[in-house]
Amino acid sequence: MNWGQLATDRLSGIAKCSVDTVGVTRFPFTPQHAAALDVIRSWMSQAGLQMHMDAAGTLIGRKQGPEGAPTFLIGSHQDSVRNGGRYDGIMGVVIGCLALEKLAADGVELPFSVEILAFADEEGVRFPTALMGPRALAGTFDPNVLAMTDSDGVSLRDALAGFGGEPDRITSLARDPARTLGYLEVHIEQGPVLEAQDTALGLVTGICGIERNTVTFTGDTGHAGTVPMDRRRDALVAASDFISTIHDAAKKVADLRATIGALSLHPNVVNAIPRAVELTLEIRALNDTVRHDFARFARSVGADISDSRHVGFTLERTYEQPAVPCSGDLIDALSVATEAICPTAPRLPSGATHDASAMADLCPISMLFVRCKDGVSHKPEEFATSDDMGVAIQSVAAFLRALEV
Ligand code: HGY
Ligand code: MN
Ligand code: MN
Repeated sequence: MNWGQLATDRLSGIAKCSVDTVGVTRFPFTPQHAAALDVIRSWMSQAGLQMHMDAAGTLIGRKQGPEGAPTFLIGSHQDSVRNGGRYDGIMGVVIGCLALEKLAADGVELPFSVEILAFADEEGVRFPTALMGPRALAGTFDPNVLAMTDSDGVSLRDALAGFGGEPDRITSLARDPARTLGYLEVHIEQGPVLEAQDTALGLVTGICGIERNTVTFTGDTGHAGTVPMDRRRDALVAASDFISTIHDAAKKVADLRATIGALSLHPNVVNAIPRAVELTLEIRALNDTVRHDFARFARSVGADISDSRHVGFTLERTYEQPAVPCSGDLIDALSVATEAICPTAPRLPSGATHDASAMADLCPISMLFVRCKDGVSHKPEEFATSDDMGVAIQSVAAFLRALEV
């Protein structure tokens, strides 16, 4: 069986569960999500899994092991960014299903149960929160996020309930750590390291911490033709000072990323001076202290610009995930499992965050990266080869066979 080609074919099929055809746009609790779950159910059925969707909208496929045996979890997210790639997230679901299919085809019975998890929302694009599924299993879910709304004013609570979830039962989903062996997430690398090292797989050592901040600059608007330049309090000029200062400072901090990914302007018309700007400042780092220090620096930069440009400035953190290490034991087990199939697999950190970030509060976590063409992700050109996914499937099957209860 060409397991890698099967992965490619399945990912091509599910990529059609998208709002449009420019890459993949599949947000949680939408018709595209529902269509994707139908496709994933067919994968899980092929692997002989018992299926159900939990109260948080996670589709779970279970391969029952011996009575009373603990469970090993494998999963990733079904959602995408807007016009994203066809591998980010969903690759981890299809490779988990195919690894179990391969073990069944090889007649292997594992001494523990395995669950494949297709989480609803990791990207946090539709709602200003994310990781509801893994946080529910880890017992760290904050019900207050259910009141958050999308750009149409639909609350997460209503979207989830309308999708068949049960918002008020999410907190009952917490798993028993003593009955959970660990978690593995297979994910396209989304970076250039494996391609540069000409190797198919990478063993992830840890996942960066992340925070998202809303920043505002408030000046005054006025007629673009009549207000003299020296009498303006132009919010966009202040914001541009902030953006370039932050970018240049971040380049000097190792293992830190600062990104201003979204910006809105008011009144945003060609012949009026910008009165207000709202932008997002996302900061990531493998070390949480480095990240917090940079956030403090950003606040001081904004305050200085507020003084020099005579505008108002606010910075409010709206989201945070701490940095998490992967389990040394699981990394070693993955290293042994990949040794025969991909002996050059390096150990490397993840600059992207993942469902595994939240699963770390439940159990030991591990991640397996798959080579990413040109290191690009979150865009339609995202690509992984069938061969590399085939190597990943074999590695996961070997990893599960060798895992001890
Ligand atoms: O933003 C991230 O790192 C992830 O792709 N959601
Ligand atoms: Mn992503
Ligand atoms: Mn992802």
